[in-house]
Amino acid sequence: MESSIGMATRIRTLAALAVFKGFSTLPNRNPMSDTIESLSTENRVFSPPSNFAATARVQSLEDYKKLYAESIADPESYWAERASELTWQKPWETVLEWKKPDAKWFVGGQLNVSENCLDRHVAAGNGDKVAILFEGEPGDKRAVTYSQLLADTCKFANALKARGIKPGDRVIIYMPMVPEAAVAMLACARIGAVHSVVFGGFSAQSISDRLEDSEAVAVVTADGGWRRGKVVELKASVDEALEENTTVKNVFVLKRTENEVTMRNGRDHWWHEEIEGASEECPALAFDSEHPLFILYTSGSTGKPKGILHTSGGYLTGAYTTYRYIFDYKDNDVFWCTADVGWITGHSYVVYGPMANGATQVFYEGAPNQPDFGRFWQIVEDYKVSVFYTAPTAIRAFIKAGDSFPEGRDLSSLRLLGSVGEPINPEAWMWYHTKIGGERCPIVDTWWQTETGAILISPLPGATPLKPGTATLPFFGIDAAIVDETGKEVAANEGGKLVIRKPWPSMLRGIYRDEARFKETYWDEYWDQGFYLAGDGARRDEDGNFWIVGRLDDVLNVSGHRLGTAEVESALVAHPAVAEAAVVGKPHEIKGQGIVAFVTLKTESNACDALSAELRNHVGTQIGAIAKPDEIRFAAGLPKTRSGKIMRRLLKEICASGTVSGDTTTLEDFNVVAALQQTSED
Ligand code: 7RM
Repeated sequence: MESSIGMATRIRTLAALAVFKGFSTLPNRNPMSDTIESLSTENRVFSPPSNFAATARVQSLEDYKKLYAESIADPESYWAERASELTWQKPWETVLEWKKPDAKWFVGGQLNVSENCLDRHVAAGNGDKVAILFEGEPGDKRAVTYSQLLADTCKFANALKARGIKPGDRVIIYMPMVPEAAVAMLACARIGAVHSVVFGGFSAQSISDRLEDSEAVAVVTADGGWRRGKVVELKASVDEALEENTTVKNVFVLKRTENEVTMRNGRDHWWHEEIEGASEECPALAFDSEHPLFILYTSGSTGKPKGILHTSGGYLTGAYTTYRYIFDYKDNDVFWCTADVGWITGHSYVVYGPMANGATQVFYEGAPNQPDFGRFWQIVEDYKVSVFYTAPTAIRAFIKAGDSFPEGRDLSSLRLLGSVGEPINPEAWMWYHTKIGGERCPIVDTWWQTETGAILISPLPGATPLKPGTATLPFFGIDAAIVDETGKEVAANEGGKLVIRKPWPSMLRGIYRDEARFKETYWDEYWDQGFYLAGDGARRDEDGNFWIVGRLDDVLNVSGHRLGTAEVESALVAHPAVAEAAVVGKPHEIKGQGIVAFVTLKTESNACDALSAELRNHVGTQIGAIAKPDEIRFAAGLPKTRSGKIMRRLLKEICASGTVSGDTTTLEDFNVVAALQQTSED
């Protein structure tokens, strides 16, 4: 019998030392210096529990392999079949028009995205099904059915129309995580306006940049939202952002907190007044499949934000299909994706994916540690959440906070867990599996990007054997590969660049108003082959699993060996004293680059030279001498983007010059960087 989740093989082999053959201490003399070397191996395997597989949409690895082979032999037919499960007002004529780097999907077809997320469930008799189980941070609760959500969306769509907002107009949405955030997005989709959601934690400057780049005509915001017991003054930030703006004519303001705000006559309107008397019906007009749906600004962890453009038919097909298969959607599921709607995860797996499927889901407004780190588990217990999707950064914070929080709660409703945003360190995976999943729930480690629109690499929970730390296998229709400089696929366990070799429906259609950057960032490197460059380094193991080893910008080059950041960090996190780690390269006379590891401890006061030596040796034995950090720097916190990704670029700057000069606007907490700069001066 295959091993079940509870009875996994727990053998962990150490470094594959073979890569050290011919290792030279002279810089850049390694003949393999163009590929990324991968040193760690993870041998624990968790097969889908048979009771999970028995009711799953895909029930075995054999089925996955067969369906995958078919989908890859003819991706257009595969995606056309999936798209035909949606409601189209006019059928398409051509499935795919591919003129690199521009793809058009379901050309000639027309649909309304909001109709697919709302009307069709009501029409199917599911109007009374709960769409959103809302919990505000202060504890207020509200359940919104699909009928109500449709009526609310129509009313707000009518309010937008009444203020002159037309198809193609850009609307900035800057809202707390309340149901009205989804209503605003769906209302834009309903009337063909293009939304651009700006995360509520971003500053006035960020809103202003995005307003300017998108030339938005309207803003939808609130008088505030609750975060860590305080009101986030969203409207005040919008006011500041609008000081020098000339394009925005209307601002819609939801009353959420009773916070005092200034309303400018003629420009600012209360949401509740605007929808008063508005009709609960708003025709779902048909828009072209390639009509723009949204722009989402992303900087990843480097540089100036780019406006990633997504369109309608293909994007919805991708979000709908991946949600259905990867989260193994069941009618009675209670899904909870903890992402804010300000991120792509909130677009695809809070709004469009679940809603296109008619799912019931939890919306939580506030912070994970309000009033304490037990809040998420209280919500899982109270709402009987069955499928839970979060990020490694949150998991590491929970581990640091201590096991008593989940241990005090009934988490037995959970059947499936998900992870997204960064490589999940095997140590964090094991904790998630044991403490949250009760050793019973498969974990889908989902790899994707703002640009990809939907998950591209992930286990199918009823089919794929899991190894902690790998996003496993490509989704149907996704031709993912790891290639070398020439575009040739590399051998098993050899590192290289992750590319997607064929177009897929939910792919980005461009960087808003910057075609040159679009071509240069994603296409130029493999132009002749027509491959999409994801910007991540990765390897595939002997079973074909994809292991993301880090962003290509972050790759270390030690004595000519190119090493990803993820494995060294995971080795550090595997040490019982360590909560989180980030490694970066620092100029080194002999080795070219030395490795500096920034480490946060579970107990800060344990920092000392002896522990530092112990951690260096620990990496040495886990991976190999080459990966041993030259220096360990203990830190109270690591710099992260607001979506929780570690910003290694800033750490690199701190190592090289002691200070940070580059763009820090996406940084979550500048104090973290200030503290690190301080320590490096000491
Ligand atoms: C969804 C999202 C994209 C980048 C991507 C990777 C990293 C995301 C995983 C992951 C390893 C994962 N969009 N990333 N998911 N790395 N395993 N499961 O995060 O545009 O904000 O970021 O995030 O580097 O390129 S994003």
